[in-house]
Amino acid sequence: MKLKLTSALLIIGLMTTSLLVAQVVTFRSGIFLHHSTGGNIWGPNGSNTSVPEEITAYNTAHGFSGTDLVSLDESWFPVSLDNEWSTWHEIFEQTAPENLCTLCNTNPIIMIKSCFPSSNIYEVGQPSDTLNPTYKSVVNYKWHWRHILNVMKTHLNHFFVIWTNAPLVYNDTDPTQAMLSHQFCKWAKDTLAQGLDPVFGAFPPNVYVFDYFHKVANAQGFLNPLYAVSSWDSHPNATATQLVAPQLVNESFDASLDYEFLVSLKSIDGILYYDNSQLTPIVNRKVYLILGCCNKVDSTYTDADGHFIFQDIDPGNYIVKPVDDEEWGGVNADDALALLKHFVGFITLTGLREIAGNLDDNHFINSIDAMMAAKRYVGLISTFPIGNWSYESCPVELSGDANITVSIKSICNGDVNGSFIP
Ligand SMILES: [Ca+2]
Ligand SMILES: [Ca+2]
Repeated sequence: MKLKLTSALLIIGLMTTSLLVAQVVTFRSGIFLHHSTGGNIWGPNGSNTSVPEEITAYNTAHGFSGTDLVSLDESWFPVSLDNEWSTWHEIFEQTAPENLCTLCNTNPIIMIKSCFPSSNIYEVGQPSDTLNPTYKSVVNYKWHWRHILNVMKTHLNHFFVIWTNAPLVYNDTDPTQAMLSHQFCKWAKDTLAQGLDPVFGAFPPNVYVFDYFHKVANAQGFLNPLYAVSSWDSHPNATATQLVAPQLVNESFDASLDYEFLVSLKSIDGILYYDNSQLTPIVNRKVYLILGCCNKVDSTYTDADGHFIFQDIDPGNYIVKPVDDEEWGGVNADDALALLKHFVGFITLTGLREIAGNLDDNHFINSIDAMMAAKRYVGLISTFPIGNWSYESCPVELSGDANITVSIKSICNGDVNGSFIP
């Protein structure tokens, strides 16, 4: 308890400087790591657009300028390894000869993909496939992705975009492989990314699955000939670039900006305590978060230490206000006498104690308030016009740059000597 009281006192000291220094994190620039298939989609690839052109259009459409601009670089990566999912698994777990570390610091967004050899899937597979990680089965692919995502989700200072497989043209594969690739990619987008994979569980907010496969594949899981360089070449052509580049830019940056908004949301937390010499924490008290004058947007209860928290709050002007109809106590003849002494000028009640002394709620303290205190003490009355509890007013301006910590003093009305221990 002593520790908590100390922290409460510290918080009181911090009240006037409650804005904590915090870094504003943005997710507006990054790097696309690809090989040949990704390079074609980057463009122009004979089309009349490209990813850079679509980024310019995105910035214009959103009115972005200066530090708000989104951007993306691209790089052939891995430099000397293939970009199969088994390789990405090793890269993310840092067991491959190449790693991402040199790219991380300067790139909040990291976009990865595999090329069309990833669609050569031999079978659904079985759990023992993982003993041979390069074996291409749906089981192994899911295993690789879960491992990659497990690393991604621990790097919340990055936003990741991961493409589904690139499909193959009919002449490069067979119907079974094509359907297996379809099956895996559908799982990635519709099950895993929806948080519905029972093995992986909740999908991390800092990852977006870009379902390239289903943008350019036909119903049989082959690369639609419309989007292939030729019937024997599974590289995407100009029509594919024209189709995919704008979707890639829009989906990826929409998702990264959603994440940016999410991480920019801040919390308001604090401690509610009684205005007595022990600063007793007020336990299990309902606390409202009120937007503006009167819009109750959230409520919570204080814990055993008097602590409460409202998380993921939009920036705005709030009032934190506990309920005032809780159990009342602490008033006796001493308080009645103190009210009289204040009235005649022997003592001066200030702040919350002055507020709590004005029992008839008429803006000043006089003998009527003293009489009310005495009457309630002996049970002649059971309420005050002012209600049971008073709290320090607690307006909070949440700018979105930092979490805010407040402390709120409370008192039972009439307990002007602060004798109550709730
Ligand atoms: Ca009064
Ligand atoms: Ca008292």
